[in-house]
Amino acid sequence: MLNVQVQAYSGAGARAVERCDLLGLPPHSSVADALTRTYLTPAHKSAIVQTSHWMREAGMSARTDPAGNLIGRYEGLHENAPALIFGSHIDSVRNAGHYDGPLGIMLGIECVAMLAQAGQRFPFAIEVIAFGDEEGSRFPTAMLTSRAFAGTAPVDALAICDTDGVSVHQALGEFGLDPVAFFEARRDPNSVIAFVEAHIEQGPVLEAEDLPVGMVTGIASQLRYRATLKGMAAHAGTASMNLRSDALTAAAQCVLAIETVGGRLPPDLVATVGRMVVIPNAPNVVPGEVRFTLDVRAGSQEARNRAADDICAEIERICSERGIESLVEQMLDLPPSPCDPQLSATMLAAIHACGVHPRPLVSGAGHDAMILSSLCPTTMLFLRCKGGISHNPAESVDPADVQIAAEVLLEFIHRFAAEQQETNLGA
Ligand code: HGY
Ligand code: MN
Ligand code: MN
Repeated sequence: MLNVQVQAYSGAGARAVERCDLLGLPPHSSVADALTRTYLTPAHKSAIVQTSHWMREAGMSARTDPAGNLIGRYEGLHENAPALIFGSHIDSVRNAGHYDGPLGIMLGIECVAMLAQAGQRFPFAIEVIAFGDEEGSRFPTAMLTSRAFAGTAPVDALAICDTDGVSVHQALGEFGLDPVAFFEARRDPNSVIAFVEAHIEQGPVLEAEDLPVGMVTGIASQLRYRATLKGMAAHAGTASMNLRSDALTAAAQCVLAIETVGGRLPPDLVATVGRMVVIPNAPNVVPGEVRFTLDVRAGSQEARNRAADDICAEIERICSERGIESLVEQMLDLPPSPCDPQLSATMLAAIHACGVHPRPLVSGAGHDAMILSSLCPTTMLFLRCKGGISHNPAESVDPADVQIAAEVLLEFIHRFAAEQQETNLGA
């Protein structure tokens, strides 16, 4: 039954965008005038209930795994067939755009809906997964639930606490999941064939080259740290400038030093301080303590590590000169993740077959695909986004590009099925 060619019906792209926009609003967001949806919150729960409804409507069964990942399944030609998995993350950064994550989930649902409508099934099942925590917006780590799925979650995962002191263990219980079962989300590698993630590029390349989609060759490596600087809180009116142990001016000097190191070669090296907490954060108190995050990335692990080492040394030098106590803790280490060459060739051929110039490109942003690559071969399809803007409510995609992406993914499925059949015949 592999020869039935299924065309993406014309509404697929527009519906995928509409659904992402719907998920951008309360109750699927925890704030009224923007999108913030973090792991194991009521907004997360509401979004997976709505998405599970769309999965069932498309012809899938839907379940939530012990880590809070939503898993839709479209059965193959025989029971318990291993799965070709589509998906991305359903959590968001704070004040997010609507498409970073959910678009890959909605495109997977559209593909299954079209296959189901055509009554087409394969020797493999197709699954669509909404990973619960990719951004790390709530807990001080990231990719927690795709790591649970891949069996690489940290052993102390349940003890990690958010800024309110709520542990993953407690949050799982409040979400209605059994915290003790969290690690049972680990997927049997024999039940998975490959992972396909469609995602907005979050960069300028496809727009600059006027291309709707591109194929990802690999994902940059990423380090995340938590820095704590301790000085001494003092009265803003009486503490003379030369006698202060001001944690915030020390942090400010560190942030500028981080910017300098991040600006060095290679060009894909980046370093960011995205979150800073000033304690006690009062206008008439010299800040006694400052905590900030540090995110360092580069295509090569060596360049990333060299920059991170230099940054940590700079933080230590600046703080010791200022008499400030500093602690820099590594919270996440994601090595570079190449996509599978065979799947990449199939994705490029699918793009070409859909009339689009096949454009390979590297991802500076991290994705669940970099975690899944320890479990199975992966490939990614990038979609053009306006101005390359992301992690910003101005994030925007053209439904016509999303329609093309749906057609490419369907073409990919057919080519993948034919290749699987050849491999099995050849076996
Ligand atoms: O940070 C990233 O690259 C992704 O958006 N989590
Ligand atoms: Mn993303
Ligand atoms: Mn993101």
